[in-house]
Amino acid sequence: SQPLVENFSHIKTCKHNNTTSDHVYTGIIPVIDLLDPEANNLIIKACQEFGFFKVVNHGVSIETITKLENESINFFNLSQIEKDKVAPANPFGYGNKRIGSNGDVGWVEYLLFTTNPELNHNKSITIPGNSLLFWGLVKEYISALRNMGCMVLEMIAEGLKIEPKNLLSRMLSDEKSDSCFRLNHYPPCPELLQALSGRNLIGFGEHTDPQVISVGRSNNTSGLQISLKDGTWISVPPDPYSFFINVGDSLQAMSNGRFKSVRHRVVVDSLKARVSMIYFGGPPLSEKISPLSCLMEEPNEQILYNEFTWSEYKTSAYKTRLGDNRLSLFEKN
Ligand code: GA4
Repeated sequence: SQPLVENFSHIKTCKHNNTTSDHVYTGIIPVIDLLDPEANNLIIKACQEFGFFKVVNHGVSIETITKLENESINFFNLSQIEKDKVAPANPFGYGNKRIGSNGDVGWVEYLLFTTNPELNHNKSITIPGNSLLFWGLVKEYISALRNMGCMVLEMIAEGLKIEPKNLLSRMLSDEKSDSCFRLNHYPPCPELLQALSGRNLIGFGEHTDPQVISVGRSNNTSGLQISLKDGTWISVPPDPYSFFINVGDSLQAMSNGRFKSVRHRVVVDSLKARVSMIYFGGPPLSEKISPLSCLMEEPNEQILYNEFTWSEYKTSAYKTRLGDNRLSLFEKN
């Protein structure tokens, strides 16, 4: 397994009130107001430049968010014995430190669910306490995030002049959509490890998301970092009232590399717990993913990726380590 501790003292942050450091990026992360008539084009720019952006005026009610966040905190506050009664994440269920099944670890515990009814996995996952209430809140939250994700994908299709307009969004709205949902809890770094000055504990190691898009948020604790095109890492200031959208590998492939699947990771805060909730919008298992011909600018534009089904991509992804470049296995030579 890999080390949990790495030296990140060189990291650039975008803290707005920090004017003394020369490593400050202010307002570098695009913020998209979904009600802005220019949102389509701004989203496209953000997907090309960062593969990452923040959305405001997203229409998801704060009640939907806080109700689920509170239930999640209640769950993570249970004793280890109680939490270990939940089916182990294999891949769906409760996971503690282990991520995937190939030796990746992080300072994190989580609940991972699928939204694909065909997989039938969630039936065996019982949450201690009011399991029914918990499932109800998860369902409500996922449905709100799926709708918002679809709206963003329709804006992308419109901006890129992709026809029909629901070509991308229907992958998420399809009843067979193979999406998943993750609740993460990053406990604060213990004293002994805090003492290692200039070092940060890895909560979730760097990776890209395999799906089409991911929609996430966290409580008011920092930790999320994204990698820019030139490889520098920047910290994303938390904003519990907004959502952060990531381009996933499948969208990078469909856009023939125009959009970047953003590499990101989470480092652990030394004092505060971080709780995040992420919806990973994926296509149905049988969906064929390939560069969209309507996007090719010239007849001789090189096609960068081989066609794959989402099922093939997923099978391949689960054989990789978290930090691997999964899409490179599907590059045309
Ligand atoms: C990364 C994005 C999502 O969290 C996830 C992760 C999945 C898992 O935790 O089971 C994977 C990881 C993620 C990519 C490579 C494989 C699979 C762990 C891992 C090492 C749920 C997903 O879909 O892919």
